[in-house]
Amino acid sequence: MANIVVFGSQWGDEGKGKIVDILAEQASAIVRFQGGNNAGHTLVVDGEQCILHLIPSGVLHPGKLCVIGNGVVLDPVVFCQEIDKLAAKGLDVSPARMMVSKKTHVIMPYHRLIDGARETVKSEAGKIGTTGRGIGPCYEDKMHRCGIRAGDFADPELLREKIGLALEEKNVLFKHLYGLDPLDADAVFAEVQPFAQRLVPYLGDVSTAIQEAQEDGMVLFEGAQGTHLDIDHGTYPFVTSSNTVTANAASGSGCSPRDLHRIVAIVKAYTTRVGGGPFPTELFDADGEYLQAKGHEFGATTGRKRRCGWLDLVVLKESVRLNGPTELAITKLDVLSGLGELKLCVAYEYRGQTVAYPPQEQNGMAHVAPVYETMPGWDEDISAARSWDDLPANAVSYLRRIEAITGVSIGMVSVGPDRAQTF
Ligand code: 2SA
Ligand code: GDP
Ligand code: MG
Repeated sequence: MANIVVFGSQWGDEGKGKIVDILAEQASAIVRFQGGNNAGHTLVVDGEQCILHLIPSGVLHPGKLCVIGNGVVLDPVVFCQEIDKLAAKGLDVSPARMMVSKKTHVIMPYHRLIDGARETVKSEAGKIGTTGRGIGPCYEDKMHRCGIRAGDFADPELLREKIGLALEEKNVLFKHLYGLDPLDADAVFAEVQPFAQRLVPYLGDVSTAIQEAQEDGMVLFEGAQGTHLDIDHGTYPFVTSSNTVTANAASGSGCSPRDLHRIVAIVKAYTTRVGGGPFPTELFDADGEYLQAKGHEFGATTGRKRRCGWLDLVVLKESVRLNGPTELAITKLDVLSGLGELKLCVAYEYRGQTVAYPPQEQNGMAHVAPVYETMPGWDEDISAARSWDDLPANAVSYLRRIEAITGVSIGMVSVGPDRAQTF
């Protein structure tokens, strides 16, 4: 059966969690391959909302293996809190159906402190607006080759030694750059150890598990954040610290690129962004407020208000060339009802030229002017639509225009947060 990769094509919060939950029905395993608990993936089933930060969005389907790959950064405290919450709902969160790669890097208390301290000392314009979860500093340690990995939790002596080594450097930063008290290695070890011990039974060989899951059916790879937050291809430096593009589904989980078959781009019918950084189609008027209020655009992790704007097809076309989607899943189409006219950004004006793709130099995106096409909107409430035939003609035209410009067909449409509001 064809494996599926789901990815965010914009700046995150496109509705990946909802679509993963739906596709998970046919999967044998669901795999997170990058990011950490900066993610907030919202699932709504029969009116009941569940927000996941770390555990894959297939967890509501009994019997499916939920996997955290090596490309994720895992906060052990959040992992334990999340499994406790899910267990309280009556879900099986035992190691029988949940696995963490031994190679997954773990977020330590000092990573969260550094994340917060760095943002505090930056100027307003320079602030990235991170989620404060310690994501960047944890990935830095991975690349610096001094990170602590989940597999180290099985060896308390090694864990204590690595914490001591890491703190030799971090404490210099705390003292001389951030005006913070140094941390004591024994105290950090004592703080982390109970969570580390709970994690040990979940440790496994994720590569082999994915290989075996493919023999039983389909493996579903769940991207987090979005393409334009990618550390290489996003609006650097206003990005997250992982590769969010689909190629990382292979390296972030330990399978071959040949194991990635169907690639589903999640596309919000308009654009949102949370945190700092350029956003060419951002709206500062009543239409922007309408999208924010009607779409309930608040961060699912931090509760921050999301910035809103028109659908940016330049951003989307770049996502198509970077990720190779076989289909698009359009979400939140219902939010556009009642807007009168809709705008689609089809190109940018940049330094006196019309360009079809985002400029690649730093700050280029901050200096583009969107070129819009205007389309008529619709007033009907479409949240009960369950087929293309139930949509007003103008909604169909809007979707067909997206297909025409991106060259990719729409495979799914979502018209409300509930699992059932999809066709
Ligand atoms: P970080 O914490 O280092 O990854 O932040 C770096 C940038 O990445 C953005 N980012 C996100 N953008 C959208 N959604 C995310 N998840 C949450 C959600 C966000 C929230 O589902 O709403 O609750 O605020 C997410 N995670 C990271 C972040 O805003 C920075 O711009
Ligand atoms: P993710 O990070 O991509 O999984 O997205 P989030 O969960 O952060 O944000 C998407 C939000 O939109 C959540 O509150 C979802 O419940 C909601 N949502 C998803 N699809 C739809 C839809 O088609 N219509 C509406 N109105 N809300 C949706
Ligand atoms: Mg989200």
